[in-house]
Amino acid sequence: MNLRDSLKLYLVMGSKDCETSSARVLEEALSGGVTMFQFREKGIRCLKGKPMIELALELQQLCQRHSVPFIINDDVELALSLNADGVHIGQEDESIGVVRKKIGDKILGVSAHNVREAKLALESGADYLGVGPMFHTTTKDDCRIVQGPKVIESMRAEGIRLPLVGIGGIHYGNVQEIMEAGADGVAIISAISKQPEQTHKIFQNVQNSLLQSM
Ligand code: TZP
Ligand code: MG
Repeated sequence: MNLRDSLKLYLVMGSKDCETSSARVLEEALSGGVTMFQFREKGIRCLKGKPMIELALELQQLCQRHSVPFIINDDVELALSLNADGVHIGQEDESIGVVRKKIGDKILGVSAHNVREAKLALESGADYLGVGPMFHTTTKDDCRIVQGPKVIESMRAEGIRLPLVGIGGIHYGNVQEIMEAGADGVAIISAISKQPEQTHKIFQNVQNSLLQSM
């Protein structure tokens, strides 16, 4: 599958986002149609050291079984040591160019909040962009102000063709808005981590939106 297709339904998750075991949640989400996964172990009392690495490995194996790319948030060294498929970094993390050099041709995702950051990420070697927050969310503590789907429209209007997903407050009911704005997919934490049994419905909405735009 090419990267654009892999980004259709991107689950981002760590142990603190789950009400039951992360592996069980991921297993159900993968069966429901998740096409890419990001291991994002963040927040108070999140796992560190050996338990964190063991969880990462377990989740990576599940992704491999479903042929779904396994991406690691922030931690370039962990991504290299596990031979993950890629890394996702924010604007406050290591510079995009430096990370690109470290990871070679692995997938590099970058969070962008506006056209300027998107252009810079593109020039510095990002493979895809995570754009947000689309809507209000309580999942990320240090979340920036809501940008809305319009920021995706303006990136497309500015000629940015890089694969792009919306993130932040996305659920079954607002997927279509994000797709209509020009996204290739949606990145979701809580709407899947808290209700993995809903994944197939969200996936169906993404597919329907893509069909309508053809
Ligand atoms: N980056 C921007 S918003 C966000 C991240 C990691 C949190 C998304 O979580 P949710 O639960 O899908 O709103
Ligand atoms: Mg980060």
